[in-house]
Amino acid sequence: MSQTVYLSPDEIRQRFSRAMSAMYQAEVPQYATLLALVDEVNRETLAADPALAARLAEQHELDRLDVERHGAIRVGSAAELAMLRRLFAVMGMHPVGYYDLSEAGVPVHSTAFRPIDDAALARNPFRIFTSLLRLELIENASLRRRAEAILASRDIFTPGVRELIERCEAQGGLSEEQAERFVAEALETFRWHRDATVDLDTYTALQDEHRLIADVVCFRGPHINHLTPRTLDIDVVQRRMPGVGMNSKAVIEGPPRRDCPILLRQTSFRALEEPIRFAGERQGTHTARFGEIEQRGMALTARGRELYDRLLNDARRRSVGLDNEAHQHALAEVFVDFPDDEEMLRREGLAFFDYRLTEAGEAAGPVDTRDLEALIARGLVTARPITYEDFLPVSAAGIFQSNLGGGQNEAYAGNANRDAFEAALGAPVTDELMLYAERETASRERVLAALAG
Ligand code: OOG
Ligand code: NI
Repeated sequence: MSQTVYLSPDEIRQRFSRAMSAMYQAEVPQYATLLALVDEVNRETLAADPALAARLAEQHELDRLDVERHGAIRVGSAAELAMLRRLFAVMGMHPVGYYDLSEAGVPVHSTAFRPIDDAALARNPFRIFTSLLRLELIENASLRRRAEAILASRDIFTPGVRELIERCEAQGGLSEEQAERFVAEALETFRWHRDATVDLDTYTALQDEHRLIADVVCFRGPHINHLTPRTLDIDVVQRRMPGVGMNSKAVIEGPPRRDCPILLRQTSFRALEEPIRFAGERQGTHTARFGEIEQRGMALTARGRELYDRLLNDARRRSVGLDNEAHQHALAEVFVDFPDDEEMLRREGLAFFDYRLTEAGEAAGPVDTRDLEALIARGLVTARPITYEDFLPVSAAGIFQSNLGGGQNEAYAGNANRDAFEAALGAPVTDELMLYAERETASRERVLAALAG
């Protein structure tokens, strides 16, 4: 009797992210231009910095530099979010982190579906930043009911993908043939539709309430609204975007450029205005889809994150209305208070590290200390920063805002409601800080156990 071999969730995620990238490049040609620009800058950066090239080669990063790191979608109901959780689980992507964006005037809360363990992240780190519309924040009761009714009448999943998700849950995986079908069927959920499901008047009414509401409610599905490759030099890409015809977002989000990069820096080209056919044969346009790039640094501890949030707030107060260059300058000035040296970051408990034995450490016999800094000083242990795999609410809000056009939206009084989000999701979200802490602790214990003899 032969046993069916199932594909690993990592392999399915790899195929899915590739298929999604191909679809998005075909749908949004400017995204293909962005990929070409990123590739050009990555090549130049590697050529100019052989040490960086060597380090990336050693970490097996070079051959996957061009794989997308994340994308984003927005959905309208608890049922949609809960089904997405099951869909992403097939690909080894699980909800990590809770982000409240209502404070920034965006009526959504979000999580990131992403791989969790090291091996899965190394194989393919693809994540989907997923936002749930908070209709309860719409004050106009009749408009809210109308939006709810429109959402209730759509199904964003194909019958085929529903069946394959159930199959996967029941049998514990998908065969080669089933996985191929799953990728094709799942992709349908994220496709762009030139035809709105509503007439232009309904669209306009929802748009007037908040542009994001129209985006979520008026279409057959949650079109992927951007994909995000990794750049090795975000400042250079930002500068060159206008030269290749891109309307770049005003500022790079996140921390300033540093010797020891922290968290996440992001920028994008602004969403394009695209033609839409509304019910009743009227033509109009809709603005939703853009392209983004990211550059990741080390994950910060709760303490490091507190310092980051405080400094970022200071800098933002100073840099209202500034262009990117001036904004980066203001950031850099304020962030002199954030240590920019690995040893200091470690000693002050500001960032997470992964500890490993050096060759000397492997060869050493039992040692007389459990003091990691002493072991590092003796050359028996090395510490490598753990990469930040998650998102930043202030940055995410900045990206939302830059694509919504118009002025700033006022904050909603609704504020964070993680319980409601988890109830809609049908599962708790994993705490991201806990994941980094666990990883650091496990690496420390492994090293100390090995050196205890
Ligand atoms: C998501 C915006 C946030 C990020 O990388 O922080 C985001 C959206 O516009 O739906 O993509
Ligand atoms: Ni993004």
